[in-house]
Amino acid sequence: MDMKLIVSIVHSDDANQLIAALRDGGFSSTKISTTGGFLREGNATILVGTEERKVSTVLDIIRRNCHTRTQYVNPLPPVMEPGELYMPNPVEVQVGGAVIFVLDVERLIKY
Ligand code: 2BA
Repeated sequence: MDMKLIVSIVHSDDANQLIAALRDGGFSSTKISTTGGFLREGNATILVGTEERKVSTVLDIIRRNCHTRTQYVNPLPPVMEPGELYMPNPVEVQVGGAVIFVLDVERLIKY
């Protein structure tokens, strides 16, 4: 039986709802609290190990439970001369719903 590991990076606010929906669908999951390298804000990484034939069901559950959001980021200020005034101009960034990696699993062992 071919196994896959689905690594899904989602918004922290969607994580608990997603885990509940996965559980209702009969899927085990693990939530890791992570931080995005660009926004440097907390997000959540959800791991789901499952049979290859069930991957599309998991992707469907993730798609239905994770929502795209717009966030604003202040770019790094430029190097300033004394007395100069910097007015930050926030940049719009689309985040998520989910960034998903599907990996081959060589073996699943439970002791
Ligand atoms: P962050 O790294 O905090 O990125 C948040 C959002 O900022 C990204 O949303 C993207 O829209 C934007 N962004 C990221 N890097 C950028 C850059 N160099 N220039 C301009 N905009 C940039 P998503 O693409 O939906 O990613 C959401 C989160 O998923 C990321 O949070 C990161 O934690 C993870 N992620 C995304 N792509 C990844 C990858 N290839 N490898 C590992 N983690 C990834």
